[in-house]
Amino acid sequence: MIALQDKSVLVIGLGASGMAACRLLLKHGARVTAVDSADTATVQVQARELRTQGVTVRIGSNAPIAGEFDLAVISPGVPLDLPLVQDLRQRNVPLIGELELGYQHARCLCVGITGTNGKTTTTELVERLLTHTQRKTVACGNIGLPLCDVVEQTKNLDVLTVEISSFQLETTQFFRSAVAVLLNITPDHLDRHPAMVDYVRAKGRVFANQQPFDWAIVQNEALAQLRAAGVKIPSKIITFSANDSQADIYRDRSLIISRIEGWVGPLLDLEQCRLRGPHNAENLMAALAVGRVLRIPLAEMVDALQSYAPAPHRCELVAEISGVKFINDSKATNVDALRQALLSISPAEPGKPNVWLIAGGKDKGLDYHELGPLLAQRVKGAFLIGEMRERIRAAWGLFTACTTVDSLLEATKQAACGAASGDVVLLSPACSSFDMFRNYQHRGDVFREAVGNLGGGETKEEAKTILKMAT
Ligand code: UMA
Repeated sequence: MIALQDKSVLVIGLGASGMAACRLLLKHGARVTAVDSADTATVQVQARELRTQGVTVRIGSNAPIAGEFDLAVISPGVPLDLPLVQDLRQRNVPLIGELELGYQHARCLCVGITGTNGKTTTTELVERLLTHTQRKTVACGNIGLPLCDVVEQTKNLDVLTVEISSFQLETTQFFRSAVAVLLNITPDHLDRHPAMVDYVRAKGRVFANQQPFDWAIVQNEALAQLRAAGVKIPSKIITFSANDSQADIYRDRSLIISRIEGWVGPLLDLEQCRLRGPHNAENLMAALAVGRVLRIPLAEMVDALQSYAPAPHRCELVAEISGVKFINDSKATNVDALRQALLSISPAEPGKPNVWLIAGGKDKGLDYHELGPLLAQRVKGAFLIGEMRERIRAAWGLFTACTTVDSLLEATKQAACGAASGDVVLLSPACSSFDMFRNYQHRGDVFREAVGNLGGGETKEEAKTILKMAT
C-alpha cells in the first residue's frame, strides 16, 4: 500500500471515480492534481469544487502534464494508450486505477464479480443474499458507487460486494477477491482492448492475487477461454453453466442442480424465480455458489433469490398497449446481451418472429454479423439508431427488414406503428449509449418516455392515430 500523506498524486478523469479518488486522497493528506480532457459544464462544476479544497485542476486537455508525481490514479473509462498516460509511464510514475486505490484502504474482504453480461444483476443478488441473512455488505464498483467512496464504511462490513469491469481490472495491482466470480466472456469493449484475447486476459485478472484458500466461481465456458488464453487460477474452483451439464452447478430444465460434494441435489427451481432466461439462471447459480462458500444456509438463499426482481433497464416490461409489450433492455450494450434478450422472449406463435427491435448506438468494435440467423427467426423488423446504424444495417439487412432512423423517439413510434397484438417492441441496443445519451439509464428513460407518449391504455387503432398525429 502506498502511504499518501504529503504525496503528490495525479488523478485522471473527473467523473464518479475520479471525484471519489480525489476525496479519499485529500482525506489521507495527499497533494492532489486532477485532469480531465473535457471542458463541459459538469466538469467545470467538479473542477470548481475541487479547487476550493486545494486541488490543482486542469480541464479541456488530454496532453501530458508537467510536474513531479509519486502516484497517478486513473478513472476506468480513460484509455491507457493516451500520450498523457504513456508519458507518466516513461517517467516511472506508478499508475493504478481508482478501484485499486480504494481496495488498498479497505478493511474487509471482497467478493469480486466480473463477466461481460450479468455483473450488475449478480452483484445485486449477492448483496441481497448477504443482507437477507444479516451479513453486512455494500455493493460498489462498476455498479455505480466507486470503491473509494465506501472505504470509510468497510471497517463495519463483513464483506464488500464489488462489481468489476475489464477496464478496472486492467489497472489493479494488489486487488484480491477472497471470492471471485467470472460470469461469461463474449466480445465487448473491442474498441479499447486490442484483441479478444486481451479482453479475456483482463477478465482473468479478477483471480490475480488470490490465495489457494480463496474461491473462484467461474462459468465452465469462460474457464475454457481463460485456459486457452494461458490464464491460471490459483484458488479453489467451482464451475457453473446453464448449457453444460458437466459443470459443478448446472441446469436441468427449470432446476438448478449441484454436484458439489456435501451439497448434492437441486438448489433452486427457476419457475419459482422472477428472473428469466438461461443467462439469469447462470447469475443465480453464481450467487448460490457465493452463498455456499460464505456458508449461508440454502433455505435462506432460496428465499432471498426467489423474490429478487430484475432492476430497471434489464428486459424491463415498460407497458403493454393493445397486446403489444414494450421492453426496455437498455443495459444490453453488446451483441451477446441482445442475443440473451431475444432468447428470453417467447414467440407468440411457434416459429414465427414477433419482435420489433430497436438497436444501435456507439461503436465498440463489435461484429454484428453472427446474430443474423437468430434475427431471421425472432425479429420482424429492426429500427437502427446512432453512430452504428449504417454498419449494423449492412450486417443485418439480409436477415431482417432494417430501417435507419434519427432518434430513439422516432424508432419507438415507427416500431409501435408496425406492431400487432402478441408482438414485442424491444429496445436492446447492443451498443453503448454515449453517442446520443448520458448513459444507458438515460437511454432507457427516453425509451420509457417515448412509450408513455404513445398513449398507454388506448386501443391499437387509437395509438396509431396518436402516432400519425405526432409524426
Ligand atoms: N476522460 C478523460 N480523458 C479521456 C476519457 C475520459 O479525461 O480520454 C474523462 C471524461 O471527460 C469524464 C471522466 O473521464 O469526465 C469519466 O470517467 P469514466 O469514464 O471512468 O467514468 P466515471 O464516471 O468515473 O464512471 C466509472 C465507470 N465508467 C466506465 O467505466 C466507462 C462506471 O461504469 C462506474 O459505475 C463508475 O466509474 C464507478 O465505479 C459505467 C460503465 O459504463 C456503468 N462501465 C462499463 C460497462 O459496464 O460496460 C465498463
